[in-house]
Amino acid sequence: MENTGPLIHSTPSHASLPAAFVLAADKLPPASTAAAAAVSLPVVDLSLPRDEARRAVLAAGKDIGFFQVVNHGVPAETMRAMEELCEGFFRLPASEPGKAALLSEDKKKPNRLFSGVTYDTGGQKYWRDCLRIACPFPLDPSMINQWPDNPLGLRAVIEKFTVQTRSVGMEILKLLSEGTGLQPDYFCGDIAGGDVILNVNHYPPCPNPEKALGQPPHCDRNLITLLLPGSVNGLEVACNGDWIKVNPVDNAFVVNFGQQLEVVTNGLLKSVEHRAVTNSVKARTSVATFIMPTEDCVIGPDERFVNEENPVGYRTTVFSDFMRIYNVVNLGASLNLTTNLKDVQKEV
Ligand SMILES: O=C(O)CCC(=O)C(=O)O
Repeated sequence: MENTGPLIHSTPSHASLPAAFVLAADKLPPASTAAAAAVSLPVVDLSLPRDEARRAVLAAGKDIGFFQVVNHGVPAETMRAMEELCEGFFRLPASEPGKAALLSEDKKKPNRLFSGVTYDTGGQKYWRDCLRIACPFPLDPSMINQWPDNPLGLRAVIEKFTVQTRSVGMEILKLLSEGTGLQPDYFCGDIAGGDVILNVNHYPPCPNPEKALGQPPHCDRNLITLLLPGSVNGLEVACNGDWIKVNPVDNAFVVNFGQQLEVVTNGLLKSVEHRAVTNSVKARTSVATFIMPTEDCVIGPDERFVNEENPVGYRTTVFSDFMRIYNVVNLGASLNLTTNLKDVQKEV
């Protein structure tokens, strides 16, 4: 068996899958059925007249819970530069000083490089390395200076990309608030006022993709996520007991709702499970941009989504408590197609 070290991508070659990555038979990525293969994510053109864009975003969000957005305003050059420089970061040797300095298992560090996932999976390993970057808003040079800048230009592109991608997220939130009858600035305060977190995910070629996953089935814990999926497929979305393989559209972001949006809307907008599969040939790099609430933001179902047919379905929590609860519940048992946010919240 080969030593993968703390990072998967810095081990020169993987002739076989190390045992810690081999999933139990009931957790293996099942082949998705023909029915699921035929389903594609809705694509929303954000340059449509506002009324139409508002309807399309809401319909797409209620449909599968994942959709792609095009004509969103982030220039294609920024998206390509972000992809290329992030791929370049993962091509650097692990000994490169900026990269070596980021290597850490300490979840409290805002910027770090690590392998696996951020919540407890009981020792099960996943075939992913991740560069996590915290971007507090408004951006502050003292924080920016802590981000990696090798390859040269990486720091500047992270800044540009994050500002622009956050604006798209805020615009989608505005369309959703208008579409669901909330005031247009409903999401402009603390609920979207925390750090923007970037997960630069890197999935090296995997010697046995049938026996491993890049990321386990999970729902995002934040408010809304925009994914730059990269040019290699790998994202799969839970739908009707099956998995849809996402085929990214050119220059699109893949958008999904975090659990805080599900809570606020009392289940109208669902946070949907997704996972990352790997392949044996090509490395894949994706960038997830998470718009987060502030740590002390109190989040519960808004009264406008509560009525006789739809009583309160979620508890109200301080966001930092929610994150703590999520980190300690036994996710091993619930990380499957039936993960249910209400059950997770009850396990405190
Ligand atoms: O890489 C992907 O396609 C999925 C990313 C993701 O789910 C995450 O970073 O939480």
